[in-house]
Amino acid sequence: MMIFDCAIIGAGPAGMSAAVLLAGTGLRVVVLDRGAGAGGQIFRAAANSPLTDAGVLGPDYTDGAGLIAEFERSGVTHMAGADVWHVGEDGTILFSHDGETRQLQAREILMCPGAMERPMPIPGWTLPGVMTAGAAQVMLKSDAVVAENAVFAGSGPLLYLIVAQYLRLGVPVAAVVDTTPHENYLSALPYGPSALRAWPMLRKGLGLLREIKTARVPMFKSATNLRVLGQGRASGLAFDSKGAQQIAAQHVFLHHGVVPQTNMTRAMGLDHIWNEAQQSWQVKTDDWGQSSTPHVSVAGDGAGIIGADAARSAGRLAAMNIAMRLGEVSVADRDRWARPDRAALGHLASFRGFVDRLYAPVPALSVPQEPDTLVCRCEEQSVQALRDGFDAGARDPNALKSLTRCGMGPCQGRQCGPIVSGLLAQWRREPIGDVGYFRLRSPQRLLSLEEFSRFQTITPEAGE
Ligand SMILES: Cc1cc2nc3c(=O)[nH]c(=O)nc-3n(C[C@H](O)[C@@H](O)[C@H](O)COP(=O)(O)OP(=O)(O)OC[C@H]3O[C@@H](n4cnc5c(N)ncnc54)[C@H](O)[C@@H]3O)c2cc1C
Repeated sequence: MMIFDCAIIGAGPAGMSAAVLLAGTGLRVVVLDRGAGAGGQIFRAAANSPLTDAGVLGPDYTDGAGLIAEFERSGVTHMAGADVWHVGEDGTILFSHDGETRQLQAREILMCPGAMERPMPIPGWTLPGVMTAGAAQVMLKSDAVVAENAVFAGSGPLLYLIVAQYLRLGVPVAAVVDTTPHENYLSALPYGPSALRAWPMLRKGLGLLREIKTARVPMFKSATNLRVLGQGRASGLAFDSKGAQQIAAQHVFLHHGVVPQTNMTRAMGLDHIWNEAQQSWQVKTDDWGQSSTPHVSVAGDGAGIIGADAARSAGRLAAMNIAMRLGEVSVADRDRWARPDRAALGHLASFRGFVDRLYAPVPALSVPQEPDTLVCRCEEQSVQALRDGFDAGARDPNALKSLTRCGMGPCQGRQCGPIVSGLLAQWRREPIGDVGYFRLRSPQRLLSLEEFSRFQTITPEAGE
């Protein structure tokens, strides 16, 4: 069977940049993404926005159309709507496409799965009317759908960006409830001077806050004790910020930063590490993105949160290394080509250190304390149910999963995984890094038997 030289999973900034570089070497490259078009999270629908004026989403968004066009012109095989659910050690990839199971094989695999929003399990977080701010942005970018008078709660640059995007569209926002604690400003302070070296990034962030202020959106700072109000559906948000507060709203959009997507890399059995500064798990790679399995590389936010600009550089660096491994370029050429991207990454890292401290997740918002708050939404397991399992002897994530079924539903632990590790760390009084995470296996999504029975192999000649 003819096989691809390299399969890239994910057509965001990291995957697209890697693909463009590899295409230039003449290698046979396939890019798989479950999305209907290339772009990833930041550039979602940037090439065919449903908005009359996509410019309101900002230049970072509209600039994405350039990279998408370059990617589409590059000649790589791009399979949109391809949802990957198994990656084998031997380079076999299985994915769902058009209601069928498809298979292909590649000598090298580059995973660029990106990030997902960190769960924010406050009381009432599973009520209808509550969703993540990122999900609200997906609806805006993909379908031009917005919700008027929503409360935005949480912290981090993405939260402020989405509020600003709403405001530029003229959509009224009920309030911004900022949970960034005072202490975070102090712990970020030492990183301020190095963040100043990346002044354009800092200016962008300050600009977003200014937009929110100028629009006179009520902004509550250092908010704690958040609870969604309502029976059966959200009717507002209660919290403490200079006293007890309540905001009435039909929609509550939560955001508590982003964490790498690790389900695929974990199901492959790649080594992972706990990133203390970012309070998240990430796959272990070298500085070319090469994982503990040499022919598998990981780049972009999926290998540790670095942001879109850095994801482009990381994707290119991984691609240079893959080209070297496949004999297309020498080690010396790889190292020479890498210099500009290495310099760019170093520059952006100084800013990242500042952002990581300033928007460090708040433990009380990551790990729920109220007994009846749901942890596993799919299997409807509450804090109390998990505590009962713990008291019955389930001391690690997998034992708790076997006993309570948490993490066994359609999302395969994507939502509850970080919360379960956090709860166990608290109950065991040990660092999360020692507690570990769910052991995951393929398939990483639910499959129908019908889909599984229809099978097609994709080769470089037959590739679409
Ligand atoms: C909801 C959300 C919204 C965001 N919006 C912004 C924003 O507006 N501005 C900003 O600066 N940053 C944003 N970010 C941060 C953002 O992720 C960027 O840092 C950047 O997009 C990272 O690039 P990437 O290539 O690593 O990953 P991504 O851009 O996330 O691309 C990953 C791609 O992999 C695909 N994928 C993942 N798993 C599979 C699978 N199993 N099978 C097939 N395809 C798969 C996804 O469909 C996606 O297209 C957002 C993050 C999230 C979670």
